[in-house]
Amino acid sequence: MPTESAPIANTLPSALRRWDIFCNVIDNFGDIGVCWRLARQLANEHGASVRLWVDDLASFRPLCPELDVACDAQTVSTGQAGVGRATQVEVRRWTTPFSPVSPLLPLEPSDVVIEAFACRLPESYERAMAARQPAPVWINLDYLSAENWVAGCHALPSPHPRLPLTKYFFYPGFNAKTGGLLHEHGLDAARQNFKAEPEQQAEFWRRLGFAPPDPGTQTLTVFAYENPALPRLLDMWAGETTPTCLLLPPTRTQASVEAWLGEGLPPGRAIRRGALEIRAVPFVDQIDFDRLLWLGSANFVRGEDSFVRAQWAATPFVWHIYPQEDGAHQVKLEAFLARYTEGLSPAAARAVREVHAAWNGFTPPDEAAKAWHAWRAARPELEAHALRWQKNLQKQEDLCSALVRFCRTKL
Ligand code: TRH
Repeated sequence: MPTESAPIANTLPSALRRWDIFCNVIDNFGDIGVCWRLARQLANEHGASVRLWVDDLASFRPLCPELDVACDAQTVSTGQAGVGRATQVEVRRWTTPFSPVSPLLPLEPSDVVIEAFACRLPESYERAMAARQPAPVWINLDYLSAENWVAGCHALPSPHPRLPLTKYFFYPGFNAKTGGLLHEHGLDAARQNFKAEPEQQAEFWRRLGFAPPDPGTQTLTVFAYENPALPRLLDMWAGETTPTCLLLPPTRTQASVEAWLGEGLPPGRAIRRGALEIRAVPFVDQIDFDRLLWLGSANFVRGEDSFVRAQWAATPFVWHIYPQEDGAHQVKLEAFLARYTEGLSPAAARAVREVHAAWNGFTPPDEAAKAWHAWRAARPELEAHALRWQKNLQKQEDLCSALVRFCRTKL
Protein backbone atom coordinates (compact mmCIF):
# COMPACT_ATOMS: atom_id res chain seq x y z
CA MET A 1 0.00 0.00 0.00
CA PRO A 2 1.58 3.34 -0.95
CA THR A 3 2.11 5.91 1.78
CA GLU A 4 3.03 9.57 1.70
CA SER A 5 6.69 8.76 2.24
CA ALA A 6 6.87 5.87 -0.23
CA PRO A 7 9.57 6.40 -2.85
CA ILE A 8 8.31 7.10 -6.32
CA ALA A 9 8.80 4.10 -8.58
CA ASN A 10 9.45 6.04 -11.78
CA THR A 11 10.25 2.75 -13.45
CA LEU A 12 7.67 1.89 -16.01
CA PRO A 13 8.66 -1.12 -18.08
CA SER A 14 9.72 -0.03 -21.56
CA ALA A 15 6.54 -1.60 -22.97
CA LEU A 16 4.47 0.89 -20.95
CA ARG A 17 6.50 4.08 -21.33
CA ARG A 18 4.42 5.89 -23.90
CA TRP A 19 0.83 6.93 -23.22
CA ASP A 20 -1.84 8.58 -25.35
CA ILE A 21 -4.74 10.23 -23.51
CA PHE A 22 -7.75 11.34 -25.56
CA CYS A 23 -9.96 14.05 -24.08
CA ASN A 24 -13.19 15.32 -25.56
CA VAL A 25 -14.22 18.44 -23.64
CA ILE A 26 -17.97 18.15 -23.21
CA ASP A 27 -18.36 21.27 -21.10
CA ASN A 28 -16.77 23.13 -18.20
CA PHE A 29 -13.37 22.00 -16.91
CA GLY A 30 -13.91 18.53 -15.48
CA ASP A 31 -13.07 16.38 -18.50
CA ILE A 32 -9.83 18.17 -19.21
CA GLY A 33 -9.22 18.70 -15.48
CA VAL A 34 -9.12 14.94 -14.86
CA CYS A 35 -7.08 14.20 -18.02
CA TRP A 36 -4.53 16.92 -17.29
CA ARG A 37 -4.13 15.78 -13.69
CA LEU A 38 -3.63 12.17 -14.78
CA ALA A 39 -1.18 13.18 -17.52
CA ARG A 40 0.86 15.22 -15.05
CA GLN A 41 1.03 12.46 -12.50
CA LEU A 42 1.94 9.81 -15.05
CA ALA A 43 4.79 11.98 -16.26
CA ASN A 44 5.96 13.34 -12.89
CA GLU A 45 5.73 10.21 -10.79
CA HIS A 46 5.99 7.33 -13.23
CA GLY A 47 8.32 8.79 -15.85
CA ALA A 48 5.75 8.21 -18.61
CA SER A 49 6.02 9.99 -21.91
CA VAL A 50 2.50 11.35 -22.34
CA ARG A 51 0.75 12.70 -25.40
CA LEU A 52 -2.52 14.42 -24.46
CA TRP A 53 -5.03 14.83 -27.31
CA VAL A 54 -7.57 17.58 -26.61
CA ASP A 55 -10.35 18.75 -28.91
CA ASP A 56 -10.83 22.11 -27.19
CA LEU A 57 -7.59 23.84 -26.28
CA ALA A 58 -9.40 27.04 -25.25
CA SER A 59 -11.10 25.21 -22.38
CA PHE A 60 -7.76 23.70 -21.38
CA ARG A 61 -5.91 27.02 -21.26
CA PRO A 62 -7.22 28.31 -17.89
CA LEU A 63 -5.81 25.15 -16.31
CA CYS A 64 -2.54 25.43 -18.20
CA PRO A 65 -1.78 29.10 -18.87
CA GLU A 66 1.38 28.37 -20.91
CA LEU A 67 -0.68 26.53 -23.55
CA ASP A 68 -0.72 28.13 -27.00
CA VAL A 69 -4.25 27.57 -28.28
CA ALA A 70 -3.13 28.24 -31.86
CA CYS A 71 -0.58 25.45 -31.79
CA ASP A 72 -1.46 21.91 -32.95
CA ALA A 73 1.48 20.17 -31.25
CA GLN A 74 3.44 21.52 -28.29
CA THR A 75 5.07 20.50 -25.04
CA VAL A 76 3.97 22.08 -21.77
CA SER A 77 5.45 21.76 -18.32
CA THR A 78 3.59 19.72 -15.75
CA GLY A 79 4.50 21.75 -12.67
CA GLN A 80 5.42 20.04 -9.47
CA ALA A 81 2.62 18.72 -7.32
CA GLY A 82 3.48 16.54 -4.33
CA VAL A 83 6.92 15.01 -4.50
CA GLY A 84 6.98 14.12 -8.21
CA ARG A 85 9.53 15.73 -10.54
CA ALA A 86 8.14 18.46 -12.76
CA THR A 87 8.54 17.46 -16.37
CA GLN A 88 6.71 17.86 -19.67
CA VAL A 89 3.66 16.55 -21.46
CA GLU A 90 3.06 16.76 -25.18
CA VAL A 91 -0.28 18.34 -26.06
CA ARG A 92 -1.85 17.67 -29.46
CA ARG A 93 -4.96 19.21 -30.92
CA TRP A 94 -7.52 16.48 -31.57
CA THR A 95 -9.16 17.45 -34.83
CA THR A 96 -12.15 15.96 -36.64
CA PRO A 97 -11.43 14.45 -39.09
CA PHE A 98 -8.39 13.15 -37.27
CA SER A 99 -5.23 14.50 -38.84
CA PRO A 100 -2.41 13.90 -36.35
CA VAL A 101 0.42 15.40 -38.38
CA SER A 102 -0.07 14.79 -42.04
CA PRO A 103 -2.15 12.18 -43.85
CA LEU A 104 1.10 10.92 -45.40
CA LEU A 105 2.75 10.29 -42.06
CA PRO A 106 0.91 7.55 -40.16
CA LEU A 107 0.68 7.95 -36.43
CA GLU A 108 2.08 5.23 -34.21
CA PRO A 109 -0.28 4.65 -31.25
CA SER A 110 1.41 4.59 -27.85
CA ASP A 111 1.87 1.62 -25.49
CA VAL A 112 -1.20 2.60 -23.47
CA VAL A 113 -4.20 4.42 -24.86
CA ILE A 114 -6.64 6.15 -22.51
CA GLU A 115 -10.01 7.04 -23.87
CA ALA A 116 -11.37 9.43 -21.28
CA PHE A 117 -15.05 9.19 -20.42
CA ALA A 118 -15.96 6.98 -23.41
CA CYS A 119 -14.98 9.73 -25.83
CA ARG A 120 -14.76 7.38 -28.91
CA LEU A 121 -11.37 7.27 -30.54
CA PRO A 122 -10.95 8.21 -34.21
CA GLU A 123 -11.55 5.18 -36.45
CA SER A 124 -8.23 5.59 -38.22
CA TYR A 125 -6.48 5.58 -34.85
CA GLU A 126 -8.33 2.41 -33.78
CA ARG A 127 -7.18 0.72 -37.02
CA ALA A 128 -3.61 1.81 -36.28
CA MET A 129 -3.95 0.33 -32.77
CA ALA A 130 -5.09 -2.98 -34.25
CA ALA A 131 -2.17 -3.00 -36.68
CA ARG A 132 0.39 -2.38 -33.95
CA GLN A 133 2.38 -5.31 -32.53
CA PRO A 134 1.70 -5.68 -29.69
CA ALA A 135 -1.63 -3.84 -29.61
CA PRO A 136 -1.71 -1.03 -27.02
CA VAL A 137 -3.32 -1.54 -23.63
CA TRP A 138 -6.62 0.25 -24.20
CA ILE A 139 -8.47 1.79 -21.27
CA ASN A 140 -11.73 3.66 -20.99
CA LEU A 141 -11.34 5.86 -17.93
CA ASP A 142 -14.87 6.46 -16.71
CA TYR A 143 -16.58 9.00 -14.48
CA LEU A 144 -16.43 8.78 -10.71
CA SER A 145 -19.41 7.38 -8.89
CA ALA A 146 -19.91 5.98 -5.40
CA GLU A 147 -22.67 3.65 -6.60
CA ASN A 148 -22.32 -0.02 -5.72
CA TRP A 149 -22.40 -1.30 -9.32
CA VAL A 150 -19.03 0.38 -9.99
CA ALA A 151 -17.06 -2.33 -8.18
CA GLY A 152 -18.67 -5.00 -10.40
CA CYS A 153 -17.84 -3.19 -13.63
CA HIS A 154 -14.34 -2.00 -12.83
CA ALA A 155 -11.64 -3.61 -15.00
CA LEU A 156 -14.13 -5.50 -17.21
CA PRO A 157 -12.97 -6.16 -20.77
CA SER A 158 -14.97 -5.12 -23.83
CA PRO A 159 -13.86 -6.69 -27.12
CA HIS A 160 -13.97 -4.43 -30.17
CA PRO A 161 -16.88 -5.43 -32.45
CA ARG A 162 -14.66 -5.75 -35.55
CA LEU A 163 -10.98 -5.30 -34.75
CA PRO A 164 -8.68 -7.57 -32.70
CA LEU A 165 -8.65 -5.14 -29.76
CA THR A 166 -9.91 -5.23 -26.18
CA LYS A 167 -10.84 -2.17 -24.20
CA TYR A 168 -10.90 -2.26 -20.39
CA PHE A 169 -13.22 -0.18 -18.26
CA PHE A 170 -11.43 1.61 -15.48
CA TYR A 171 -13.68 3.16 -12.84
CA PRO A 172 -12.51 5.60 -10.21
CA GLY A 173 -14.11 4.96 -6.85
CA PHE A 174 -14.09 4.91 -3.11
CA ASN A 175 -12.95 1.40 -2.26
CA ALA A 176 -10.31 -1.17 -3.16
CA LYS A 177 -12.59 -2.90 -5.69
CA THR A 178 -12.48 0.23 -7.87
CA GLY A 179 -9.69 2.19 -9.54
CA GLY A 180 -9.40 4.63 -6.60
CA LEU A 181 -9.00 8.39 -6.79
CA LEU A 182 -6.37 10.64 -8.34
CA HIS A 183 -3.98 11.62 -5.58
CA GLU A 184 -0.40 12.76 -6.00
CA HIS A 185 2.29 11.38 -3.69
CA GLY A 186 3.25 14.01 -1.14
CA LEU A 187 0.01 15.94 -1.55
CA ASP A 188 -0.91 15.66 2.10
CA ALA A 189 2.56 16.64 3.26
CA ALA A 190 2.28 19.76 1.07
CA ARG A 191 -1.15 20.50 2.55
CA GLN A 192 0.03 20.12 6.13
CA ASN A 193 3.02 22.28 5.42
CA PHE A 194 0.84 25.00 3.94
CA LYS A 195 -1.58 24.88 6.86
CA ALA A 196 1.29 25.09 9.37
CA GLU A 197 3.06 28.03 7.74
CA PRO A 198 1.28 31.41 7.82
CA GLU A 199 4.00 32.89 5.54
CA GLN A 200 3.11 30.40 2.79
CA GLN A 201 -0.53 31.33 3.18
CA ALA A 202 0.22 35.06 3.17
CA GLU A 203 2.29 34.64 0.02
CA PHE A 204 -0.57 32.79 -1.65
CA TRP A 205 -3.07 35.46 -0.56
CA ARG A 206 -0.75 38.03 -2.17
CA ARG A 207 -0.70 36.06 -5.40
CA LEU A 208 -4.50 35.95 -5.34
CA GLY A 209 -4.41 39.73 -4.98
CA PHE A 210 -5.68 40.05 -1.40
CA ALA A 211 -4.47 40.40 2.17
CA PRO A 212 -5.28 37.54 4.55
CA PRO A 213 -8.68 38.12 6.18
CA ASP A 214 -8.88 39.31 9.78
CA PRO A 215 -8.54 36.65 12.49
CA GLY A 216 -11.90 35.16 13.42
CA THR A 217 -13.20 35.35 9.85
CA GLN A 218 -14.59 32.16 8.31
CA THR A 219 -13.14 31.69 4.83
CA LEU A 220 -15.33 29.84 2.33
CA THR A 221 -14.71 28.99 -1.30
CA VAL A 222 -17.59 28.63 -3.75
CA PHE A 223 -17.08 26.79 -7.06
CA ALA A 224 -20.54 25.78 -8.26
CA TYR A 225 -23.02 25.77 -11.13
CA GLU A 226 -25.91 28.25 -11.30
CA ASN A 227 -27.55 27.81 -7.94
CA PRO A 228 -30.81 29.35 -6.65
CA ALA A 229 -29.80 28.56 -3.06
CA LEU A 230 -26.71 30.79 -3.27
CA PRO A 231 -28.46 34.20 -2.92
CA ARG A 232 -30.26 32.86 0.18
CA LEU A 233 -26.94 31.91 1.74
CA LEU A 234 -25.40 35.25 0.77
CA ASP A 235 -28.28 37.00 2.59
CA MET A 236 -27.65 34.84 5.61
CA TRP A 237 -23.85 35.30 5.74
CA ALA A 238 -24.26 39.06 5.24
CA GLY A 239 -26.66 39.25 8.20
CA GLU A 240 -24.55 37.26 10.67
CA THR A 241 -22.24 38.56 13.36
CA THR A 242 -19.36 36.23 12.42
CA PRO A 243 -17.47 37.74 9.46
CA THR A 244 -17.29 35.61 6.31
CA CYS A 245 -14.75 35.95 3.51
CA LEU A 246 -16.09 34.19 0.43
CA LEU A 247 -13.63 33.36 -2.34
CA LEU A 248 -15.31 33.18 -5.71
CA PRO A 249 -13.48 32.00 -8.85
CA PRO A 250 -14.84 33.30 -12.16
CA THR A 251 -17.44 30.65 -13.01
CA ARG A 252 -21.11 30.03 -13.64
CA THR A 253 -22.23 31.57 -10.33
CA GLN A 254 -20.80 34.95 -11.35
CA ALA A 255 -24.02 36.40 -12.82
CA SER A 256 -26.19 35.53 -9.83
CA VAL A 257 -23.64 36.92 -7.36
CA GLU A 258 -23.37 40.14 -9.38
CA ALA A 259 -27.19 40.35 -9.47
CA TRP A 260 -27.27 39.89 -5.70
CA LEU A 261 -24.62 42.59 -5.23
CA GLY A 262 -26.19 44.90 -7.79
CA GLU A 263 -22.78 45.54 -9.35
CA GLY A 264 -20.00 43.86 -11.30
CA LEU A 265 -17.38 41.71 -9.60
CA PRO A 266 -14.33 41.31 -11.88
CA PRO A 267 -11.37 39.19 -10.67
CA GLY A 268 -9.31 41.05 -8.09
CA ARG A 269 -12.24 43.02 -6.70
CA ALA A 270 -13.73 42.60 -3.21
CA ILE A 271 -17.17 43.82 -2.20
CA ARG A 272 -18.59 43.84 1.32
CA ARG A 273 -22.21 43.53 2.35
CA GLY A 274 -22.73 43.43 6.11
CA ALA A 275 -20.58 40.67 7.61
CA LEU A 276 -19.88 39.15 4.19
CA GLU A 277 -16.97 40.09 1.98
CA ILE A 278 -16.96 38.49 -1.47
CA ARG A 279 -13.54 38.32 -3.11
CA ALA A 280 -13.39 37.55 -6.81
CA VAL A 281 -10.26 35.42 -7.15
CA PRO A 282 -8.63 34.67 -10.50
CA PHE A 283 -8.84 31.24 -12.10
CA VAL A 284 -5.66 29.52 -10.92
CA ASP A 285 -3.80 26.42 -12.09
CA GLN A 286 -4.54 23.06 -10.48
CA ILE A 287 -1.68 23.23 -8.01
CA ASP A 288 -2.91 26.60 -6.75
CA PHE A 289 -6.50 25.38 -6.80
CA ASP A 290 -5.54 22.97 -4.00
CA ARG A 291 -4.07 25.88 -2.06
CA LEU A 292 -7.31 27.79 -2.55
CA LEU A 293 -9.22 24.90 -1.01
CA TRP A 294 -6.69 24.69 1.83
CA LEU A 295 -7.56 28.30 2.70
CA GLY A 296 -11.23 27.42 3.06
CA SER A 297 -12.64 26.33 6.38
CA ALA A 298 -15.40 24.86 4.20
CA ASN A 299 -15.46 24.47 0.43
CA PHE A 300 -18.34 24.38 -2.00
CA VAL A 301 -17.16 22.29 -4.95
CA ARG A 302 -18.73 20.69 -7.99
CA GLY A 303 -18.42 18.15 -10.81
CA GLU A 304 -15.76 15.52 -10.27
CA ASP A 305 -12.21 16.75 -9.87
CA SER A 306 -12.81 19.67 -7.48
CA PHE A 307 -15.12 17.37 -5.49
CA VAL A 308 -12.21 14.95 -5.02
CA ARG A 309 -9.75 17.73 -4.21
CA ALA A 310 -12.09 19.01 -1.47
CA GLN A 311 -11.90 15.57 0.10
CA TRP A 312 -8.09 15.65 0.03
CA ALA A 313 -8.28 19.11 1.65
CA ALA A 314 -9.64 17.31 4.73
CA THR A 315 -12.14 20.05 5.58
CA PRO A 316 -15.93 19.95 5.38
CA PHE A 317 -17.33 20.53 1.91
CA VAL A 318 -20.61 20.77 0.06
CA TRP A 319 -20.83 19.14 -3.35
CA HIS A 320 -22.80 20.57 -6.25
CA ILE A 321 -23.15 17.47 -8.38
CA TYR A 322 -23.15 17.84 -12.18
CA PRO A 323 -26.87 17.93 -13.05
CA GLN A 324 -28.07 15.30 -15.51
CA GLU A 325 -31.35 15.59 -17.37
CA ASP A 326 -32.60 12.14 -16.42
CA GLY A 327 -32.08 12.86 -12.73
CA ALA A 328 -29.30 10.25 -12.47
CA HIS A 329 -27.31 12.75 -10.43
CA GLN A 330 -29.72 12.41 -7.51
CA VAL A 331 -28.96 8.68 -7.28
CA LYS A 332 -25.23 9.40 -7.53
CA LEU A 333 -25.41 12.01 -4.81
CA GLU A 334 -27.37 9.63 -2.56
CA ALA A 335 -24.78 6.89 -3.13
CA PHE A 336 -21.97 9.21 -2.11
CA LEU A 337 -23.79 10.60 0.93
CA ALA A 338 -24.63 7.09 2.10
CA ARG A 339 -20.89 6.36 2.23
CA TYR A 340 -19.82 9.75 3.48
CA THR A 341 -22.26 10.01 6.37
CA GLU A 342 -21.35 6.59 7.75
CA GLY A 343 -20.06 6.98 11.30
CA LEU A 344 -21.58 10.44 11.82
CA SER A 345 -24.09 11.11 14.59
CA PRO A 346 -27.71 11.14 13.31
CA ALA A 347 -27.88 14.95 13.70
CA ALA A 348 -24.65 15.56 11.76
CA ALA A 349 -25.62 13.04 9.05
CA ARG A 350 -28.99 14.76 8.69
CA ALA A 351 -27.29 18.16 8.47
CA VAL A 352 -24.99 16.93 5.68
CA ARG A 353 -27.94 15.47 3.77
CA GLU A 354 -30.08 18.57 4.17
CA VAL A 355 -27.39 21.00 3.13
CA HIS A 356 -26.71 18.88 0.03
CA ALA A 357 -30.42 18.62 -0.77
CA ALA A 358 -30.80 22.41 -0.60
CA TRP A 359 -27.57 23.15 -2.48
CA ASN A 360 -28.49 20.73 -5.27
CA GLY A 361 -32.06 21.97 -5.66
CA PHE A 362 -33.76 18.87 -4.26
CA THR A 363 -35.48 21.05 -1.65
CA PRO A 364 -36.70 24.64 -2.18
CA PRO A 365 -33.99 27.35 -2.05
CA ASP A 366 -35.64 28.77 1.08
CA GLU A 367 -34.49 25.67 2.96
CA ALA A 368 -30.85 26.58 2.39
CA ALA A 369 -30.34 28.91 5.37
CA LYS A 370 -32.03 26.50 7.79
CA ALA A 371 -29.95 23.62 6.44
CA TRP A 372 -26.76 25.69 6.79
CA HIS A 373 -27.57 26.52 10.44
CA ALA A 374 -27.92 22.83 11.28
CA TRP A 375 -24.75 22.07 9.31
CA ARG A 376 -22.84 24.76 11.17
CA ALA A 377 -24.06 23.45 14.51
CA ALA A 378 -22.53 20.08 13.58
CA ARG A 379 -19.30 21.67 12.34
CA PRO A 380 -16.83 20.41 14.99
CA GLU A 381 -17.99 16.87 14.31
CA LEU A 382 -17.90 17.46 10.55
CA GLU A 383 -14.34 18.77 10.75
CA ALA A 384 -13.11 15.70 12.61
CA HIS A 385 -15.04 13.53 10.17
CA ALA A 386 -13.53 15.22 7.09
CA LEU A 387 -10.05 14.47 8.40
CA ARG A 388 -10.93 10.86 9.21
CA TRP A 389 -12.50 10.40 5.79
CA GLN A 390 -9.42 11.82 4.08
CA LYS A 391 -7.08 9.57 6.07
CA ASN A 392 -9.13 6.50 5.17
CA LEU A 393 -9.19 7.41 1.49
CA GLN A 394 -5.45 7.82 1.56
CA LYS A 395 -5.08 4.16 2.53
CA GLN A 396 -6.45 3.29 -0.89
CA GLU A 397 -4.04 2.97 -3.80
CA ASP A 398 -4.16 6.15 -5.91
CA LEU A 399 -5.79 5.93 -9.32
CA CYS A 400 -2.66 6.60 -11.33
CA SER A 401 -0.65 3.86 -9.58
CA ALA A 402 -3.61 1.47 -9.85
CA LEU A 403 -3.82 2.19 -13.55
CA VAL A 404 -0.12 1.52 -14.07
CA ARG A 405 -0.37 -1.70 -12.06
CA PHE A 406 -3.41 -2.79 -14.09
CA CYS A 407 -1.62 -2.10 -17.38
CA ARG A 408 1.35 -4.23 -16.26
CA THR A 409 -1.00 -7.20 -15.94
CA LYS A 410 -1.97 -6.77 -19.59
CA LEU A 411 1.55 -7.03 -21.00
O1 TRH B 1 -15.85 22.10 -14.31
P1 TRH B 1 -16.65 20.98 -13.76
O2 TRH B 1 -18.06 21.24 -13.56
O3 TRH B 1 -16.48 19.78 -14.70
C1 TRH B 1 -17.29 18.70 -15.03
C2 TRH B 1 -17.73 18.81 -16.44
O4 TRH B 1 -18.94 19.53 -16.45
C3 TRH B 1 -17.93 17.46 -17.01
O5 TRH B 1 -18.54 17.47 -18.26
C4 TRH B 1 -18.68 16.61 -16.05
O6 TRH B 1 -18.80 15.39 -16.57
C5 TRH B 1 -17.94 16.56 -14.75
O7 TRH B 1 -17.82 17.86 -14.21
C6 TRH B 1 -18.57 15.66 -13.73
O8 TRH B 1 -16.04 20.51 -12.35
P2 TRH B 1 -14.72 19.72 -11.92
O9 TRH B 1 -14.81 18.28 -12.29
O10 TRH B 1 -14.53 20.01 -10.52
O11 TRH B 1 -13.56 20.36 -12.76
C7 TRH B 1 -13.02 21.62 -12.51
C8 TRH B 1 -11.55 21.61 -12.76
O12 TRH B 1 -11.06 22.94 -12.78
C9 TRH B 1 -10.77 20.88 -11.68
O13 TRH B 1 -9.68 20.17 -12.27
C10 TRH B 1 -10.21 22.01 -10.83
C11 TRH B 1 -9.97 23.05 -11.87
N1 TRH B 1 -9.87 24.45 -11.41
C12 TRH B 1 -8.62 25.02 -11.38
O14 TRH B 1 -7.61 24.36 -11.68
N2 TRH B 1 -8.51 26.32 -11.02
C13 TRH B 1 -9.58 27.07 -10.66
O15 TRH B 1 -9.41 28.27 -10.34
C14 TRH B 1 -10.86 26.46 -10.68
C15 TRH B 1 -12.07 27.25 -10.27
C16 TRH B 1 -10.97 25.14 -11.06
